[in-house]
Amino acid sequence: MERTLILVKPDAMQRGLAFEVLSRLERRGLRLAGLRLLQVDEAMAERHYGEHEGKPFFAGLVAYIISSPIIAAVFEGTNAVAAARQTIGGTKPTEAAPGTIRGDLGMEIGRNLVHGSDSPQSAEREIGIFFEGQPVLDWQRETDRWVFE
Ligand code: DAT
Ligand code: MG
Repeated sequence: MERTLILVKPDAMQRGLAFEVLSRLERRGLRLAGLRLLQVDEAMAERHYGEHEGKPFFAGLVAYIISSPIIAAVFEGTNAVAAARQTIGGTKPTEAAPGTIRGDLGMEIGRNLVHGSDSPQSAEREIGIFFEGQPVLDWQRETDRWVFE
């Protein structure tokens, strides 16, 4: 099944919203397959956000993501990438739809609470960064047939 890499970013950790974020994704129907609490270092941040290197906000983005421990999670499901991004909402919280994580809980683009992979290929690359040598489980839930057709 398709996988996506989710990060609970430092602002959500500091604000006590880590499980609010994870819970919304879990309640959507996505199946948790990997979970890690970790401190990102600069090298890991630059690897993850490599596509934004050279942009004016890059230094601030790296400083932000290393500013506090984060949670990395792998969620699975049919169209997991699109489902997670829909639940997360648009990049800019003030333009994200109400009912989304960013639309309900965020104010600024540089404090947008959560990351979700933008494609299955990005997800595989990002899972490699955040779960290198760490378990990602292959399992089924008794309820999966009530969520996935
Ligand atoms: P998303 O996180 O919605 O996938 P993205 O991949 O385009 O968005 O950018 C990664 C992060 O970088 C985003 O969550 C917040 C930050 N960012 C993107 N564009 C920005 C901008 N114009 N100014 C400041 N930060 C920005
Ligand atoms: Mg992105």
